[in-house]
Amino acid sequence: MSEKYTEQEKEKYILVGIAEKDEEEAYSSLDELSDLLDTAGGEALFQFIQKRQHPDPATYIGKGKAEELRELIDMHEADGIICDDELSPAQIRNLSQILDTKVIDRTILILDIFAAHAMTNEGKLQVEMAQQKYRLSHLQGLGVSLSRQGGGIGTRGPGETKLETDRRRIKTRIASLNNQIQHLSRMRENTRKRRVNGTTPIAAIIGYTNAGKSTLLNRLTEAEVYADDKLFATLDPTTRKCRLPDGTQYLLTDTVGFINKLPHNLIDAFRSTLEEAKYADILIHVVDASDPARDMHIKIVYDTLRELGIEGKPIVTVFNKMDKLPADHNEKLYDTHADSCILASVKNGTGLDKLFEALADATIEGYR
Ligand SMILES: Nc1nc2c(ncn2[C@@H]2O[C@H](COP(=O)(O)OP(=O)(O)OP(=O)(O)O)[C@@H](O)[C@H]2O)c(=O)[nH]1
Ligand SMILES: [Mg+2]
Repeated sequence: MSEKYTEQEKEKYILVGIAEKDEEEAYSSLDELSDLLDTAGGEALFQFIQKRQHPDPATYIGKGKAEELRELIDMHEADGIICDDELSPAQIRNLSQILDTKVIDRTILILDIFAAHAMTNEGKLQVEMAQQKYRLSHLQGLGVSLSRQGGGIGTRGPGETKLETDRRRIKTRIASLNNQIQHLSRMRENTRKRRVNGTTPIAAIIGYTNAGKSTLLNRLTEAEVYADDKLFATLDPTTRKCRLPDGTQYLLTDTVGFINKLPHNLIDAFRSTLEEAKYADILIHVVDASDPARDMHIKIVYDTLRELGIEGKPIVTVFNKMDKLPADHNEKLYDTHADSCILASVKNGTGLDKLFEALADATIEGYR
């Protein structure tokens, strides 16, 4: 997957964020941004945080801070900066003028990773849709920023050389993408109907990115889904049959991971893919129990589910990667939204018997 990136030297970026209240939260968010950059094949030089009530509408960080940042960019020979929030066209334009470098935001970075990881036709269309919508709303700002240092992170995926393309052409492309996605979505709907008419309940594996969802699917079925220590390793849903030790059958679906500040365009574009979770009979929520930001991840997962209109389903939460926690840990691992919680190490295969029990016990309407 990453070989696309390794041919040229790694691009180096300074990560820029704003601490509105909680400085620790801002740093933890920048740590995640750094993981995203790593997944995209770039390298983070250091983090630069400004404490302020709100982002500056004109320049994101304050003008004075931006001057300070300009010196650091020169000193460290950075290839650009990445801001931890989605920037407005004006912010991108002004910042690239002041800093005289490439200005990227969290949304562009995530879209870039999705563009590199999309495998299926549908996944590619969905990512392009999100990219075109972003471009449409940022035409002015992007023209200035990306023309400064063409190519590299933030410019991959279809149509990157067409930034000058006028609105109308982008709109026409969006309409055409819409048609194609709807067509695929109808086909998916038909497949789903055939499944729903069957007698096998469907469990969707959902959760924060990198929690171990694909590893779980691979462990429970013969699927050989790509699982890696990268963010957004999975974009396309895979469904496989799984038979529990008591003979109960399930259809298991692996889904795209969630993340903090997931771009809205992407949620919209992936709505049809995520419908796999919407029509599931039960959700298996995988959490990386060893991540210090675990509780925040859980909150974001439920916020995203609500935004997608996925509510009121039975939920089994799997606190995964227990092998990474010290044996004498005394942290409380609990998910108040779940009907049951189990502790597991999917990698080592521990705790799976408890998951089977929870699945066998789950009362799923229409199947028992
Ligand atoms: N230590 C440990 N690592 C695990 C465990 N389960 C999964 N992992 C690792 O966590 C990383 C992410 O696993 P994936 O299964 O790709 O995670 P995912 O939730 O599908 O991630 P995305 O598709 O990127 O959203 C991989 O490197 C796995 O080997 C576990 O129980 N213990
Ligand atoms: Mg995955």
